Amino acid sequence: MREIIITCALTGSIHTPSMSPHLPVTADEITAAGLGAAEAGAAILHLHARDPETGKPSSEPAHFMGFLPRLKQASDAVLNISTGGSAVMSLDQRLAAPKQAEPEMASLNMGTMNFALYPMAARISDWQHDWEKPFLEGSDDLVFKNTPRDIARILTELGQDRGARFEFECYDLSHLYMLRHFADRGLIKAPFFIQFVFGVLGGMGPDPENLTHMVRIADKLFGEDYMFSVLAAGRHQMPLITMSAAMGGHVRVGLEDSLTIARGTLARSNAEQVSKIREVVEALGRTVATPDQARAILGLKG
Ligand code: KMH
Ligand code: ZN
Repeated sequence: MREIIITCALTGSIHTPSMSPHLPVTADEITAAGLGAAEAGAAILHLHARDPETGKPSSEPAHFMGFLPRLKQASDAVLNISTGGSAVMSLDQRLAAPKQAEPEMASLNMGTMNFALYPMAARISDWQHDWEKPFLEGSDDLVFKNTPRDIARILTELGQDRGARFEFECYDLSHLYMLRHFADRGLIKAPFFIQFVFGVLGGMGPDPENLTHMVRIADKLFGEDYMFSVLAAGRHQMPLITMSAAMGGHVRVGLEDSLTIARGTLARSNAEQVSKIREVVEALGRTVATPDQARAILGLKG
């Protein structure tokens, strides 16, 4: 496919304000980050909320409502609300905002797994907020729970009942087989937008061979019925998403996945990462999809 969809994940729930002054946390900051990323070429904005006072990841619908209507009104980007939230939230908490906001798109994590964040935090000693250090220290023993019943519930409550389509987050080969299982049960309809996730401790490592193998198995399981995108954590972000673009896949950037723009240099904004990958993919001969092209490619309700 010539068109390439750039997703930008603005803030996530892993990085903390101490790690970068550029991480958006308030509704104003998240709105500005989203508009900047969309202006730079992101067709999809992947969204988490934060408590504006502390920057702590939040599942409160009111925190999402601080930026969702403004993003909707001031851009035509596809709004994609995370159902992953953070690994310390219950499924009810993770579903509260997307059920209320009824977005065109939502993320869906395709398996229960370890999700260790602590190695990233070990370097920081000056914490801005009391919650940051214990949050990250506890995170070396977290279970990110996404059982088949959890997945079925998200598919039913957001997909069947509210018309959302999904960014299927696959951190491992097993997640592709889980996706096939739900396709066979008739709970999801093609085309499937599969996000291969690299470099989370608990999921597959950021080795190029893993990407070629994921594509090989996805081809076998889904044939023409799927497209893939890649996200990679930390310094693996740009190399692996460039590989995806070269292989005909789509890409995800954003400060949720990496705080840097080059080794040792913090990205000043989400838009900076979008602009960087835009240049790369255009040099590879791909055309950056507009939000409406992305809607057509993904079969969104619009
Ligand atoms: N934080 C990423 C590794 C979600 O929000 O559903 C995966 C993610 C999960 O984006
Ligand atoms: Zn996310």
